[in-house]
Amino acid sequence: MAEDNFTQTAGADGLHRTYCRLCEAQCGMIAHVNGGRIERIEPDREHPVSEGHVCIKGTSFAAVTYDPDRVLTPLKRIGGPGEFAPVSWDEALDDIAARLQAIVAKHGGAAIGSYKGNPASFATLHSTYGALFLKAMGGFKNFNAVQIDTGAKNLAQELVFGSGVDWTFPDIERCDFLIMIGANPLVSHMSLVAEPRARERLDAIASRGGVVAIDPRRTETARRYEHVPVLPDSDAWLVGAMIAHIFAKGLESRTVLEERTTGWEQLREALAPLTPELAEKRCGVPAETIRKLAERFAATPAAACYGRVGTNRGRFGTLVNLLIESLNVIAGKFGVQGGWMTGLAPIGVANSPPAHPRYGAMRSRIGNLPMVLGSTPGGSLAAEITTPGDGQMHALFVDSGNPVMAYPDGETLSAALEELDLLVSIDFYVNETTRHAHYVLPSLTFLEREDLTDYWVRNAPRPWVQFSPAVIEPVGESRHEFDIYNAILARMGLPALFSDPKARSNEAPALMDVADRMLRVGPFGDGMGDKPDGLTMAKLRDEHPSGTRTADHFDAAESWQRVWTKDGKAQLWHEVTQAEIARLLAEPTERAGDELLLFGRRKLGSLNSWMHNVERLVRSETPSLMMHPRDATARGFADGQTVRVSTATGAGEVLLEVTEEVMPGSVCYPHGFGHSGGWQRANALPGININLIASSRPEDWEQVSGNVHVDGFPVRVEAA
Ligand SMILES: Nc1nc2c(c(=O)[nH]1)N[C@H]1C(S)=C(S)[C@@H](COP(=O)(O)OP(=O)(O)OC[C@H]3O[C@@H](n4cnc5c(=O)[nH]c(N)nc54)[C@H](O)[C@@H]3O)O[C@H]1N2
Ligand SMILES: Nc1nc2c(c(=O)[nH]1)N[C@H]1C(S)=C(S)[C@@H](COP(=O)(O)OP(=O)(O)OC[C@H]3O[C@@H](n4cnc5c(=O)[nH]c(N)nc54)[C@H](O)[C@@H]3O)O[C@H]1N2
Ligand code: SF4
Ligand SMILES: [Mo]
Repeated sequence: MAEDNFTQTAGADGLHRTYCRLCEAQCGMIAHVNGGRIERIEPDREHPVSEGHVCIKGTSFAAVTYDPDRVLTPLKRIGGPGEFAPVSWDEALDDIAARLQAIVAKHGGAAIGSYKGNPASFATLHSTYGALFLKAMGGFKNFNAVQIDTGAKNLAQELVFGSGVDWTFPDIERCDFLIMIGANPLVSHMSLVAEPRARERLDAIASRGGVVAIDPRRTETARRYEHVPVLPDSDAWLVGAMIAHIFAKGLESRTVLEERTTGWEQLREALAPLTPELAEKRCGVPAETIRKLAERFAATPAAACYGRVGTNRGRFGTLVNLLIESLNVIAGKFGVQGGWMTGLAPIGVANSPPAHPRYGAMRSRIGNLPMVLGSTPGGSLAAEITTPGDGQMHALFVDSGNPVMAYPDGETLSAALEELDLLVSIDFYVNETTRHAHYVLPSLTFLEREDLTDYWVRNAPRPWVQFSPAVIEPVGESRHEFDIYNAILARMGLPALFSDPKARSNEAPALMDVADRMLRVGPFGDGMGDKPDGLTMAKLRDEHPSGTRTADHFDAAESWQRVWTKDGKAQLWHEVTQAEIARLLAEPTERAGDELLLFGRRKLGSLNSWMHNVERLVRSETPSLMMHPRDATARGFADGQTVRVSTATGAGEVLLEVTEEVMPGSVCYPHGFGHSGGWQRANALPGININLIASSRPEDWEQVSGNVHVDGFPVRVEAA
């Protein structure tokens, strides 16, 4: 189609340049609109980074926008869970505001909580204004996916580099040797690295030096590159032994250690007993493989060791991540081109110290755990509601989330949600969590909303930024979350989000004006006019509708300027490191019983719990429990039979798949299935919510980060 068929007016006929907000790749897309409706979605070949890359989820997204099961008016609960009747916005908002006021008057702001799920991190400033909304009422209990996703890494970064949010990531554009632990980028499209064409980058690294996937499953990524099978929940042994071997062989980067770090000698001493032979017994990786891996890593100047969700949800998540950060520093890969680095977000002042509370500054009411990045441990949501006493939660907003599916023991959480005085959901679906709501407030899908790539592009090996106008007008009576929160605050007589406390008027600034200002004062902005070549939102919209590169690359060496420890040095020794290494080394050698270690997997056509209502994505979807033939034979199981998988928390019946894809001693099942929300197709799919059998007892979590334990927990498997 000709260039003049492009338009930026919401709902206008023609082609709309936009980008996908489902995963961190944020691929450029072109939506075809006819008669105000999106007819189809194609890749945007002119996008400066995705260059025509998309996946089936992005191009199927209009099926979500026009899903017949979508919530299009506010709903009020009229009976049991999931029984709703439509109400007007005014009726819903008036009642919500009045109830909140009563709850605050009686119990104080601590009684109100907010859970913001994964999609909130793809919407402009969503997490920020969501937290401000809570703060305006005196609340501070911000729940989210942190403690089931990144929490252990956030904490490790904070302890080593002084900031939990200056994410460290591998420079996969210029790397020659990449070790990936607990990541499957060929399916997930890379997490904590914004690079839509990751596969090409990884192929190039493989041809220059090597890509190694350390994973208990022979994943799509492991099959394409080198695979090192490892037992679930044992990576601390492996990475610890790699560091020990590097020191033993004198392969460490002495200049870096002496000039830019503290505590390396203590770390060396503490890890000395952790020989590759000892590690082999615990993690199942041959000692010789560990030595080779360490030597290849140390010997390649442009190398990085990257850990992702598979390293975050074991019993030693923080330690594994501390060791990964340390390994990169010790071998001289941090702050090096093609190595391990941090980047710059396009909004906010560049190179500014972290704004989040320091480790240990806030502790949770339940489990007395540190609130990493100020987040209340997500696993404690149910207990926060049901545990009486000071600070008990009586009202909750669930915005873009589904904790009943996302976190362990959703059954207990479902029951607890019923005890709330007020549960408000902001979502366009009734999901397994929001079916318990008193009100469901319909939100926009990303195609109905303007956005800026404000957050994840800070981790881009090829940095870019894009603004997308709304492609279509809001469907039904749906509203933007920002407007919903402001409407409630106004009814409570509280100031609007981002409003100037000194201004007399209480008018809400437009969200995009706030973001524009932050972009303009940011590292690539026009400095409010001082730097005419710099970016503004208007310039992005008018001159770069497919987005624009902000730099060739971030300067890797600058990563050292974003080390926020007091002395600016990487801190390789900390009381947490010390205690966690001691705890690891004291682990009993043998595990009792014949339990298998359960871990998860993601699927290309699936996104956590919420894309299962799209026919095209789930047509032949049957989740299975993968088990190695050795373990199946020992139990007399055959491929395709139904088995019962159980723990002390719960049990479920699942389809067995006997395959050499998984390590002996482990079993694998995807999360996000077993639906009972307001979606017809998803509810009809086979499979169970595997999180129902994971423990929500705080004593079973990783104690230093509060991360729950959903990868590598022991399960019994019996004939059904
Ligand atoms: N298609 C699709 N893409 C997605 C998502 C999705 O649901 N579907 N979700 C998005 C989200 S929210 C995120 S956070 C990212 C996550 O992105 P990734 O981290 O790449 O996600 P996974 O595919 O879950 O990869 C985790 C890997 O860890 C392995 N693993 C499990 N336990 C262990 C262990 O103890 N040790 C080791 N070494 N490995 C282990 C698993 O076998 C798995 O291969 O993906 C994003 N992209
Ligand atoms: N066992 C196990 N559990 C896991 C994982 C695992 O690998 N294994 N992965 C974990 C990870 S990494 C994550 S990130 C979490 C995800 O956990 P959550 O974020 O809590 O859950 P999601 O399944 O992503 O549900 C997102 C909800 O947001 C809604 N939504 C989508 N877009 C928007 C929007 O623009 N606005 C609003 N208001 N709503 C929207 C969807 O309809 C859906 O109901 O799950 C975690 N749970
Ligand atoms: S990889 Fe797929 S889901 Fe992720 S941003 Fe691109 S199109 Fe969207
Ligand atoms: Mo995630």
